[in-house]
Amino acid sequence: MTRTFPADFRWGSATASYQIEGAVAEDGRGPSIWDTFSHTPGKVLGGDTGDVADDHYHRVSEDIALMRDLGLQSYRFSIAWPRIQPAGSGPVNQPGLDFYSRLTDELLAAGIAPVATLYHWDLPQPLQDAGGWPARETALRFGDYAGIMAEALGDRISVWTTLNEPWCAAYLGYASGVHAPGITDPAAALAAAHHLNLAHGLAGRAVRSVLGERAELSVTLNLHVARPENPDSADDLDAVRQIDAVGNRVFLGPMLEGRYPDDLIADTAAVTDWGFVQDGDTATAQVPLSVLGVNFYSTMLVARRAADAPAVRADGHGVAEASPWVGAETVNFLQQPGPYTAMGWNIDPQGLTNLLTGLARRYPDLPLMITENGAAFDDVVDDDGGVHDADRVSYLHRHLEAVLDARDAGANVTGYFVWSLLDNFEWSYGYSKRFGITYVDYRTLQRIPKDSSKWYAELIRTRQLPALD
Ligand code: IFM
Repeated sequence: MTRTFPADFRWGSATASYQIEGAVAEDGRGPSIWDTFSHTPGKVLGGDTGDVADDHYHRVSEDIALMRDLGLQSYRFSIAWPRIQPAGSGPVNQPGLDFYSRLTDELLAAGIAPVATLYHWDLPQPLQDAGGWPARETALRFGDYAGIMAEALGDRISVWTTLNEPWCAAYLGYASGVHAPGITDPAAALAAAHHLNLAHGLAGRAVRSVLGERAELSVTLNLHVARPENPDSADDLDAVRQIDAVGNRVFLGPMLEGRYPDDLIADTAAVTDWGFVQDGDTATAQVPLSVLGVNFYSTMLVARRAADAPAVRADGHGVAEASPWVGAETVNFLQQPGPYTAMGWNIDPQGLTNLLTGLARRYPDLPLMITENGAAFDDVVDDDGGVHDADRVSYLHRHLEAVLDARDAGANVTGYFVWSLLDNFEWSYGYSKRFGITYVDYRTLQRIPKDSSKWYAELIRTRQLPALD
């Protein structure tokens, strides 16, 4: 049976500054932690860097033409803080502001609503040198930067998103160290998580103080769907609880409920006393949101590990010796059943339905938007010049069905952004993983729409999702 999306459902695609822009030393942009990290030997596969990436900085008009061909209604991009404030504080770099202002105007002229993320991991290096996210000062500076952007772009932006996936920024950046700045200090990771919560609140308040209630405000979280290996085991169910605490409720708690969960504080007591939380911080973090951004790719299978058993870490977050799962050292992450994407991530659309319906139950008044969903596969350009990515079409199709299932069950899911518009720099995997619905030839920088982009364009045009065979 063909199913139909509602007329007001928001269709888009997403990217992030460091992953596509290139031009890292142009027009006054300062270095970010990802410039430093990617230029450090051994940190990124193949020694890849974002120096050129997709050269989007110089190809904005061409990329907007691609979006127009797709019939996109919205485009989610991120703003590189070091283009705006090269030192992370102090004077504004006007050419940096002009770049995003021009991007915004060109999107609007093409009939595409700009959805802006203020932080997608490219922290100005001078702020890291002064302590990075484990330091409170970074959150305060982020609030200033958000105010600058709200003044500059104002109500030309449809949705203001404070942070993208603070889980990755905190735990991959400061606990497992597979992301910039590459630190492996569990206590620092929890301090980073807290200051990201605070930064979210300060930025949201700064945007609202400039734009008032008419600003649509959001944050994007990569929430973890953990399933127990044995649903009848109290230990495995407790492992699920623990991952939910350190992976999800560490952000949902302060941002949506104004407090940290007691079980999280207890689970991490051996790591930190949470002395970095000052009076009023969690109240600040709880800024009223217009919509919650949800990023979803796969699910996890967890079990409690016996004291003398080996650790298993098939959690899809790299093979670093240090775990990103602070305070959850006795949780094992088991290999999931397939199928898998090229990231080795399992494909489990039911997990998306479960996630959305669970959020809707817990926060019934908060609209939800899928701000990222997509898959990497080993795409090749065929002899006929096309990229026939049937696996990606199937992945997207099944996840969009999962969104409709969640909507039918009462979840107010208002939009979907495919990750990603373009193949791009996939962090520590460099250019080896292709998530785009548009293929990028990294030698010529030519863009080739994959079959998935044609499929997506047709879906946007008709709003009809045919039944899967
Ligand atoms: O490429 C990333 C993106 O930057 C954040 N969310 C997950 C994507 C795929 O790993």
